[in-house]
Amino acid sequence: MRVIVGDITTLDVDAIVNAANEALLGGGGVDGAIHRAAGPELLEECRALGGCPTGEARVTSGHRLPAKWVIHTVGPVWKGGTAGEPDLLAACYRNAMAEARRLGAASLAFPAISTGVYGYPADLAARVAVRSVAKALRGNPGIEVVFCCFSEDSAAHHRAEMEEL
Ligand code: AR6
Repeated sequence: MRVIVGDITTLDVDAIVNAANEALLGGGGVDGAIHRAAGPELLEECRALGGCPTGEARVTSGHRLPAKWVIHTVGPVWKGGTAGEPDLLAACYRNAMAEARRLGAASLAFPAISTGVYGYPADLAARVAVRSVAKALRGNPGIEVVFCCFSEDSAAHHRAEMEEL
């Protein structure tokens, strides 16, 4: 696992993860950036998927992105932390890792799911992210995982969690 600060749409990895919504029809934030960079064919492919429940993951091609695949997942909306948000966020990371393995991806990049529009506190989300990915890699390594943060603050939270582990 490693942490970088940057734009996930530019990364030359096998797969990138999208922090989407249940409709899978695009939106703002990282979702908007991925759709812009991948081109309109991504939206067409997403339309055929018929949505994705919170915590689950769906795969499309990367189209015009450097990445071969986009793994779309839907993070929880933060409602104070007692509405199952940590388990749903952990499910996003676990299910995206499972899809990456199924695809045979050797490298995978995650954005900080739910920490933008969906309001999940960045420190708490980083804890779930690092722990869930570490758990998925334990006993089954072989995927290089990049936490592609959009701010130094977000990166610092991920680094701190990795050190604590
Ligand atoms: N590369 C990497 N990270 C990014 C990028 C980028 N190009 N752009 C933003 N981020 P958000 P959410 C960071 O709001 O909270 C959308 O409208 C951003 O700074 O994209 O899961 C969807 O359609 C933040 O740290 O996703 C949904 O409706 C992180 O990505 C909703 O937002 C996630 O922020 C999902 O909300």
